[in-house]
Amino acid sequence: MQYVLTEKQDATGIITLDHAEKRNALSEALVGEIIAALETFRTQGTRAVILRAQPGIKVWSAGHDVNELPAGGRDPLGWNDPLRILIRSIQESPIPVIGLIEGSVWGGACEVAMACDILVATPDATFAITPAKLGVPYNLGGLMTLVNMIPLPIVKEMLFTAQPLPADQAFNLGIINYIKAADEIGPFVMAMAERIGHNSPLSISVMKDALRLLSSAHAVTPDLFERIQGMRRIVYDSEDYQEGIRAFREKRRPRFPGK
Ligand code: LCV
Repeated sequence: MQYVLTEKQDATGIITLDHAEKRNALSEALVGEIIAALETFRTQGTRAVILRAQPGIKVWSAGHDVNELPAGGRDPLGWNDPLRILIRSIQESPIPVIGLIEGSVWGGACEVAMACDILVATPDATFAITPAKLGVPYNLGGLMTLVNMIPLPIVKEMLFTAQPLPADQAFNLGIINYIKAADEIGPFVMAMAERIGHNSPLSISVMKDALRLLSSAHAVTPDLFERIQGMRRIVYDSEDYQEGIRAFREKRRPRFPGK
């Protein structure tokens, strides 16, 4: 493991994002290590998993590795994109995943956090959903994850402004379960994981999957799906998309032509 640390404390597994020099960007390699750790913990009969970054980190994760986004002409968030595979791995894991959030969370990493079953954050935590900043058309499943966790007007504000949502507002909206000080959050989350571990893993895993199926049960006709995919293609084939990626690489504010 090069980009994450794993640790097992009794029936609790801990996955720590550990690629600070790239702000824990969700590269294919880092994502692969998280998924492998989730699978290992499942085979070991772990009862709860904590997904966190290093204590005191300023950036929990900077989101999708922008350097791994396609140059254009291809869906940047297709079914087999590492971020999409990670989201499904968390949501489909039979083990409850508790997100322990410190620092700022960006882009697809916000969805990773929202895919966790329970969120506990420090007061300095912020959540910024940024596809509009890059000219990326977020994908249908990703929007579903967000809409299931965040009230629609707030989702629209976060998507359209790409501005960070502070932890206190996220807590008031019920997006995160608790806000805990940096020196309390570790023991608090561990105690919660242990409480989960004392309950029936079979009952919990079935209820977790039932809730996932119920929350994603929306009738999307083939026509509606193809219409949305067609609209998304216009975006990822656009000059906006090219400009978003270029501006990131040139470390400057993008100037979107809107076409
Ligand atoms: C690759 C990075 C990244 C990064 N990828 O440190 O949601 S969607 O649809 O938008 C989806 C496609 C998605 O998730 O896109 C990514 C969205 N993320 C962002 O827009 C955040 C981009 N990053 C930043 O704004 C800054 O890096 C933050 C504010 C997170 C941290 O700023 P700070 O000044 O502390 P640097 O910007 O200097 O970054 C340190 C190193 O990490 C790389 C960045 O290129 C730099 O590498 P070098 O030292 O080689 O220059 N890095 C940061 N984010 N998402 N690489």
